Amino acid sequence: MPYEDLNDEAVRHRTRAGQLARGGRDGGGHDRGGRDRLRLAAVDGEPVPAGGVTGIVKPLPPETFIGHGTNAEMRWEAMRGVGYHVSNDRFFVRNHTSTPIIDAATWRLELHGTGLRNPRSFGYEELLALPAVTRDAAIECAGNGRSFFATQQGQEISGTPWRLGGIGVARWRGVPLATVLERAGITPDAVDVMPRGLDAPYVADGVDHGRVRRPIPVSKALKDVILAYEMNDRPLPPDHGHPVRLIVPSWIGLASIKWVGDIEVSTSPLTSPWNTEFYRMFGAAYPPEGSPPLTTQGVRSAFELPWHATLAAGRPYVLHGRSWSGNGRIAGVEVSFDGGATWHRAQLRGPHAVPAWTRWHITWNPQQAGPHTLLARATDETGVVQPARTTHNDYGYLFDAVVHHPVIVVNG
Ligand SMILES: Nc1nc2c(c(=O)[nH]1)N[C@H]1C(S)=C(S)[C@@H](COP(=O)(O)O)O[C@H]1N2
Ligand SMILES: [Mo]
Repeated sequence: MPYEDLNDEAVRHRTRAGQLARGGRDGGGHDRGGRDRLRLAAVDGEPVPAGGVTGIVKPLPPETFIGHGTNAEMRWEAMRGVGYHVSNDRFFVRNHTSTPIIDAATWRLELHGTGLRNPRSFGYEELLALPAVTRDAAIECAGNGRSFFATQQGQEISGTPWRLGGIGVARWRGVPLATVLERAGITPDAVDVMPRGLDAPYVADGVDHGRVRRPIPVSKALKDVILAYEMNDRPLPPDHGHPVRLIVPSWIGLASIKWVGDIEVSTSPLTSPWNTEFYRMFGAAYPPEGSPPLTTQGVRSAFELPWHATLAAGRPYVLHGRSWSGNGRIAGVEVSFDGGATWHRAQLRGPHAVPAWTRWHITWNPQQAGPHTLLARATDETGVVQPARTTHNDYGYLFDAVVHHPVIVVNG
């Protein structure tokens, strides 16, 4: 278990989390009937127990996942005490259709298009023989946090009602995309690079949008994008793109195309429904054609606590959480125990890869029994601070406001 950093405190918390789970009040997918749940149901159906998810290969135990149709989000309380990386069995899954099973022995990556002097293909073993890099990076869905537009801001949005579990950090190993593009003779006038997945075409409302694909500019493709074949020191699992996926650090998760089968390189701009119809901001605050296609993620924070966690009054708790930003490093995190009236600086600790999260903790000694709202607000190195509200967009992308995390303090 290379990434475990268990200590006594973590074990105590884990035991406590187990007790809370048996008490039954913790769970997103299991607590029936709250006001949250009705608002969510009105927006996009109800989060299903992870067992009801379709098309995902790995087991989705309800203690670690909340299911949403073809997707499964990570429960944040499951991150308590598990180290910097999210293990492959706990990593969230976002599938437009379902996980394909692809044989690495016959898989090939085709490089084609007007922006290449030497169009060619690579087999799996050929890719493994090229110089490799290893990087820590987050993958985060652009829709992560979407449900809070409804539950916190009272707004209608459509799409998967993620809480904050549509993110994970892993250690990726693979070949820089630049290496492969150079070997295929990328031309100086190439502008866009469009990888495409081998999963089934995406059909929505009777429209066949074709296979999942989305262009990225050559400048980003050559900068830090990886063709990854390992996740946390293991071959990429089926659900996360086996045999090879893109990792596009700091950008919305969609850019990190899984099960990549071909890459088009073009001297003229490329489009797909994923950069024209989806993954742009639409709505009252945006032009009719939408914002430009989304690129980097915003700033967000999460507590490693169950939703409606129960804490005993009169004893100190060390609250743990993580914060991250698509703009760079997290410079500071403040926490409020009183719904935003007063703020206290959290202690950042451990590693912090730039395109991934930092961990933090803070001590709270709750005195008053009753419901409380915990808030965590991060500031990144570019000075961007999580706002109190996020401007609405119809698809509910990039919710970056401070999340109101409900907890219940009981007389111990
Ligand atoms: N081929 C393909 N690639 C894909 C997707 C997909 O459905 N098909 N989903 C994208 C989206 S929207 C996200 S958020 C990430 C999720 O990666 P994960 O499932 O490994 O967590 O994969 C991206 N790559
Ligand atoms: Mo996504």
